[in-house]
Amino acid sequence: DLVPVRRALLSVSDKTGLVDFARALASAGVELVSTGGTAKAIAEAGIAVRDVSDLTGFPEIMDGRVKTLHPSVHGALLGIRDDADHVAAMRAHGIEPIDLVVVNLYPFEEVRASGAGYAAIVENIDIGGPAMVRASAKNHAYVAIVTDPDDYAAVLNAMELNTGSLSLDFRKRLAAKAFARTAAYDAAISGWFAEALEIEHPAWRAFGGRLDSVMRYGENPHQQAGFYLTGDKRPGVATARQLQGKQLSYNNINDTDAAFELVGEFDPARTAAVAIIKHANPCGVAEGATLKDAYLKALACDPVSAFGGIVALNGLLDAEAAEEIVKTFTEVIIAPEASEEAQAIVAAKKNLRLLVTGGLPDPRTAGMLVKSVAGGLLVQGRDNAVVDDLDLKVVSRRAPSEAEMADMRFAFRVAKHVKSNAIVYAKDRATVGIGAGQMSRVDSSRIAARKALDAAEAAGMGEPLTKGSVVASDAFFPFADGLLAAVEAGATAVVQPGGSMRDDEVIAAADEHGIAMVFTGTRHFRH
Ligand code: 93A
Repeated sequence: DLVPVRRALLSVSDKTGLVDFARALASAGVELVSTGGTAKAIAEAGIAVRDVSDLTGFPEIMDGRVKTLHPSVHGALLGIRDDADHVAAMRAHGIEPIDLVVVNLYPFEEVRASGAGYAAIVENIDIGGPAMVRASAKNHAYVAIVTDPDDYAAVLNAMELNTGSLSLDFRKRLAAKAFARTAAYDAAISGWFAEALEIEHPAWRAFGGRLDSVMRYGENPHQQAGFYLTGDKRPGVATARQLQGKQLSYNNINDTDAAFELVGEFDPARTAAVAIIKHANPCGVAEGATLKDAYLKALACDPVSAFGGIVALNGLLDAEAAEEIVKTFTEVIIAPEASEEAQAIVAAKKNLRLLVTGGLPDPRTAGMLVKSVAGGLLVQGRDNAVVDDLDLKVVSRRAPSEAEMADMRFAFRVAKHVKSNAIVYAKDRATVGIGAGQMSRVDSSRIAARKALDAAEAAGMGEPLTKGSVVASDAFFPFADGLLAAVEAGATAVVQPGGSMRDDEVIAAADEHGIAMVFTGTRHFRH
């Protein structure tokens, strides 16, 4: 399966390493044939090279758009060397076989990225190059195709090992790489069209799933975006029925997911719960006697941020809850179900989207989360730890009261759904201050306390709502300062994973202030 390399066709836009490679091939006795610019570069180095028009008997025409698209070239690449008819055809038409093809393509990707104009981008769609690459790769039984300057040295090595020949295995590997290159090249071209036309981007398909919709834009108006369905039947934003309102945006979908996953933590047989979400973080969460009651308690936590928020409920949206919700500008309502009356109330707000899911997601189920980083995908299991299943340990001298304990469970449940560093103050099964997404835990504590003060002021209350509250932290307090900030805000009990090197210091600070403290042993980072 060794094929001797006697004639090579070189046609490259990226001329890196070209001259050295051509020189080594020539000195191995290989005849070189080449296109315009490539031939010029080789000839200028004093290496003998034939022009491809010498092979075709046809000049390059149309500014080079047609230079290698000719039967003399493609016959040389595609002919089956041990097929009598093919050999006869080659002889009849004076087609000289080519054993090695060295092609890299017009730099479409680079030209496009450089911000060049439409005409320049179109001109850099290579046609003849990919045709030669694919023809050679198809005919790898006889032809070796090199598409990457990084492979020049390996080709020379292999030829030296096999006294001027290349093996079938080597040619197959080159062919595989060649098809990968033309596939990526075409995906880049089609992606360019997709972006302009706001249609599915071919690269998105690599992430799997079935396209549900192409959005008008992504996180920002200059970003393209699509929504793919994985087929997972988990009740939520992807499987919900939209009863009214305009199309969900990228940010709406992201926030609605965060909202519904959060209320999924609250068993409707036990309690009514509502979450209000902004930028994927809750700005208010509460349990109540009814959903209306829960909504009003959630709203009270941060009524300013709730404007333009997303509201999720853990039970049937009824008329009295709907009436309250529509009083504040809201982007999306998501619930397992909605009564006819509630639907009629929501219908008065044309743009408000109402989604029903038919059920709640189970927070305990395993699942997969995917996040992309430059050049990779990070995959992990869903955080399916639930506070009720954890072995909570009282580490302080003072044991928490029953009410404190209930609020701590509530706060820790919510903290799981707040971006780290997460600090959640809660009282009477409602959040009263939430600090999210800070780089330091003590900042999250201060922000949460500050928000509670603001809410108290807005409600005309003399005292901050954190007075007599409990506080949850998604991860351990590395120092006593975060805990002291909570004490200052008026918290009486703290729930946190524990596990810091300075746990003793933190526990001592709690004891000093009569704070009840509980360790969960489980962390809820969320980034
Ligand atoms: O314009 S093309 O699509 N038409 C062709 O017939 C053709 N043949 C080779 N582009 C074509 N090429 C490309 O020209 C090669 O893929 C390579 O990127 C480039 C090399 O041109 P030159 O040797 O003139 O620098």
